[in-house]
Amino acid sequence: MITSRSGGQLVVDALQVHGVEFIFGVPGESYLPVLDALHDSPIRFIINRQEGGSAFMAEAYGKLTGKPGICFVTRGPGATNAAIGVHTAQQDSTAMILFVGQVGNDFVEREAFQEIDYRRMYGTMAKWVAQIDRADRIPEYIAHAFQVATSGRPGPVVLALPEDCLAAQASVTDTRAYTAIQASPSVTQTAQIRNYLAQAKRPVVILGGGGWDAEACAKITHFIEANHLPAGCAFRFQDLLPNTHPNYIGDVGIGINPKLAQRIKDADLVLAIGPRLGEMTTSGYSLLDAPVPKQTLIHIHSDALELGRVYQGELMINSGMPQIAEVLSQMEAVNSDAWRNSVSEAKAELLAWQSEPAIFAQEQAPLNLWQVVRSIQQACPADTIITNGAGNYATWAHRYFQYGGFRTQLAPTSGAMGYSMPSAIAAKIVQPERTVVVFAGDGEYLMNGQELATAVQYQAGVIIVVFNNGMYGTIRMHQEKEFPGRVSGTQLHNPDFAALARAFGAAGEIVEKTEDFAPALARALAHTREKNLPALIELRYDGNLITPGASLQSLRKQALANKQKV
Ligand SMILES: Cc1ncc(C[n+]2csc(CCOP(=O)(O)OP(=O)(O)O)c2C)c(N)n1
Ligand SMILES: [Mg+2]
Repeated sequence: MITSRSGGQLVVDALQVHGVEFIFGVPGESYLPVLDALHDSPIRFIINRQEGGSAFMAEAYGKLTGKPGICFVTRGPGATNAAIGVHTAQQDSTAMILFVGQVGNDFVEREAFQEIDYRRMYGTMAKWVAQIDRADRIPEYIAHAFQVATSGRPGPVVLALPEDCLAAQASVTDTRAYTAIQASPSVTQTAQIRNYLAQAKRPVVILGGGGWDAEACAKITHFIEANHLPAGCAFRFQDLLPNTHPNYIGDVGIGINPKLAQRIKDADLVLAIGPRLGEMTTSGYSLLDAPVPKQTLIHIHSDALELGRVYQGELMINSGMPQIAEVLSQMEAVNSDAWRNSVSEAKAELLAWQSEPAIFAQEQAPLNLWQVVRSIQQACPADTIITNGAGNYATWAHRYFQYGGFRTQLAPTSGAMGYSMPSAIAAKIVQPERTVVVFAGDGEYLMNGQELATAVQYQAGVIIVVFNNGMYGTIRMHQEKEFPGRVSGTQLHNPDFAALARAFGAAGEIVEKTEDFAPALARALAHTREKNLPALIELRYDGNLITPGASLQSLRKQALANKQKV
């Protein structure tokens, strides 16, 4: 006989069926029966201080593990706060399920307290949005949610849970655990890849997108090595190849190495394995002409609808990443004599691009940010996870840090500020044995800096490096380029970040000189390892140092000169 269970119990039991170990969220009275069922469940409910933090943590969990990140928020205000994480899961192709409390069916469509129609709100942002109105269908809806979030191109699903449905009793059996469904390349398509590759003279590989795992990365690395291919990684998917690998030639994202951009433009074959060929990865659709590139394009993506969306490749293949990696790793290598030397050439261009920029000496800067990155690289293990959000400070990580391999990078391709802290905390909670370092801007940090309380509560010993330049630097940079000298809306008056960290129960230090950073980092590492508590290092430096290649002053001068010419 099937025993009767409450809707809340059915939700939690379904999550257990699908292997959920962690939930991230902020509680609400709208889903009390779920909270009650969690009381006796082995699932860990990580509670946060703002739903934006919860949604980012769930998204980061999805990125890190490949399993859907689970987020629970209350109706109305909770759901609106969580939207940033859903958007990031969409743009980053990350499996995630957001559960939202909902007004009971007895009040629905009256604009009752905190009522929102989630189907309309999340309609274009999520892969599927549904509301479960009958308790006896909860297991079915949740199984469907896991299928949708993980199959094809991974992405976010939103399920609304009306109060009366959670309180109701139903006698229903559990489903089976979900099975993610992915397409595989056909034998003909595999042969075609080989043919195009065999005819190429200047091929370039671009890896990217969601749906990878460590094994798929290892197999694709084997394919790249066997065919001596130069390989870049798409914007913020920079960890699909260890950056020290001889065939890794750089990140194909914002602030791309101009030599790498030229190499991609001059390539006769671009083999894009997994990435959306989006605005950031194509330098505003300029590396490849849209819709018909000059290069022969082989585009492999987990979503059939993404293929041909912008670019009409010669060969467009719908495949999951493990599936294509398996096939390519088995493929007989082609004769690579024509391009073999290009790998070391491209690598040399990358190393030159990563060498110390002259700006610190030119500006006589007391704090050398390039040295800061080097110190982090030297002091931290190879599997260290680096997180960041949006901002110019992220350049120091993307351009100069050697990411150690699969899932050593957690960064939003959505370009969302506020991602660095929650993603790091989620990573440290889920994989406590790994070192996690946050790169945060002074603007970016305070968008979710409140989650430092979560880090302390759950003893997530992350190291936080705040790049304090006293401004929303990215926007100021664009301002100086387009409206030189007219600083507007970009200045920040900051708190003492180190003192603020200490108030939360973390360690906090301020560093203003290059030589002080490595010892401060050593203290932070010891603190996080011995106490399992976070440690923050605030870097105070002159905001004029806006990029490795240009100061704000020089940008302003150049823009004014250009205006005079016109
Ligand atoms: C949530 C969000 N709001 C606004 C923006 C627009 N934006 C992009 S970068 C940036 C400034 C970031 O400032 P900071 O974190 O201090 O880094 P900096 O550029 O100064 O290094 C802003 C406002 C964004 N990307 N995301
Ligand atoms: Mg800043």
